[in-house]
Amino acid sequence: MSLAILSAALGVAGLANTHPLPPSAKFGALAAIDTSNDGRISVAEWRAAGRDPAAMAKLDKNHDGVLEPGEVKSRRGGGGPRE
Ligand SMILES: [Ca+2]
Repeated sequence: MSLAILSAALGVAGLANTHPLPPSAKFGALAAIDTSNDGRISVAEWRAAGRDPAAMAKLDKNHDGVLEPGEVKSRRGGGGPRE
């Protein structure tokens, strides 16, 4: 009955593919601020979360008024521990 085993394996693989992380998950602790869940944090979202716009301006490296996951993560400064 190898067919049963094959279908079971496909079922597991299918499950793994049906749960991709949402774009906002890239923000880690800030994911809840990305209420539109598009992987970008706008000024409106930032303010809605009760955050200080000045703090966002510091994180907004390219000054386009939108925070992206790369900008948020780069604040750590180099040389952090790697796994
Ligand atoms: Ca930006």
